[in-house]
Amino acid sequence: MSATLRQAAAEILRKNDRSGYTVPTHGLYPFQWSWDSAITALGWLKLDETRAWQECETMFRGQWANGMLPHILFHKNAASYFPGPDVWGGESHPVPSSAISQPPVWATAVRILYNSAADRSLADRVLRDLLPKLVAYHRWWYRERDPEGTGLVCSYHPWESGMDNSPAWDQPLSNVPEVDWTYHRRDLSHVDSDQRPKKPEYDRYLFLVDFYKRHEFNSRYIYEHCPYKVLDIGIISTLHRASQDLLHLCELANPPDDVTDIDMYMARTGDAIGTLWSEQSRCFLSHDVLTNEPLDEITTATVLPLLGGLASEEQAEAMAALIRDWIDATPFALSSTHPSSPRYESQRYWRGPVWLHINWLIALGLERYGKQELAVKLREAARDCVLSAGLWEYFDAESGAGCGGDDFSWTAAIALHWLDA
Ligand code: 9WN
Repeated sequence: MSATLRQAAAEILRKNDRSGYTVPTHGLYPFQWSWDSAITALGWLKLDETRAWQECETMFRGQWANGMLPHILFHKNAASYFPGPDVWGGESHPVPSSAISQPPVWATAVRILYNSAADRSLADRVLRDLLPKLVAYHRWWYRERDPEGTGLVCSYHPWESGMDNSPAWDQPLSNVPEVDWTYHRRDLSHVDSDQRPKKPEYDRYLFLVDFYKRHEFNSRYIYEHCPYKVLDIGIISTLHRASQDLLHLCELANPPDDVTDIDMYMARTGDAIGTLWSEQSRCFLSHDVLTNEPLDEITTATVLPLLGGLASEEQAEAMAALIRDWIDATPFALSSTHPSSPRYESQRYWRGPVWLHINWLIALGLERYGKQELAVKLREAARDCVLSAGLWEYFDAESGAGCGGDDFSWTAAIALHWLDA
């Protein structure tokens, strides 16, 4: 990566820094988002180690008493985003927040920070403080989102997947009623509507937000009655990987208590994951809990079990073959939805565009299974996106043009952490 690009990435993080947390991009996303923040911390690590740790500390200040880590922390008011804290109803928490989480990549990021930190005493101090919070967060997922102990946690909102309008969610979302009140979307004043979700999706996203609030965030009630319940293979995989990273961190530092329950939860996931494998698609599919049907769409989430080491050697071979064909079918890195899907749209958000942090997670998974060459191929292809377009939120899968928000924090962080390797 050129010095100019490195410098541009560093400038983006500084520009998006709000003293203690980083916004994904100015205007479109004026708050702290959970998985953005974890990935952004890896970028900060290259510039300012103290600042990298601060990103984590600020995020965990917003953790709920039950262990949930919200997907958005509304540290300050900002009119440029909708829905804000009033709509979510999460104003009573230490930091006003949303009421759902996001792919739990935190322990994975913290392990990387901890291993690479030069200031060992700072790293030890922060890890001591973070460890019980991370353990509580993982327990929350297993306890609240898999109360029957099936081994597979479930998601209550497409926003929770971080892959909001993925075609995989079309069918389960179609069973959610639409809100009956009017609202004003702010995203469309920042980004072209061809690159964002459509109104029927937003109507249902907001119905769900309202549903949690109306039922006072009662987890038992929501588990039993939420009209959207999905076994999201992306969340299941990132959680499983992060639990391994968490247990590793617990071996290095004193864990808060006996963490063998995490081992037990992980063993259950290992036993159950085979039910999500699709021989025909050569990958794992998410499932709709309410209809008990697989969600038959090949998206970048469907190969993420590689990251968690959840695939057998044969399954990993099959996914590597799928990834090889996939990358040959698109000129840049892996498109969020496979181009053979009738629902694929090269520039509409999670229905086709290339997202660099997902390509990085998949590359980590490929490395884990010894597919080094393919991992390098993904990195080269991802680098081509930023070299041709700059540091955007996502990239048109066919033209490579930058889409969504410009000067984007996680893209800058991935450039510093991965592409600059
Ligand atoms: C809703 C911040 C977030 C990312 C998500 C991405 C998008 C929000 C939105 O932006 O979601 O959470 O309003 O579109 O889909 O992955 O964390 O960058």
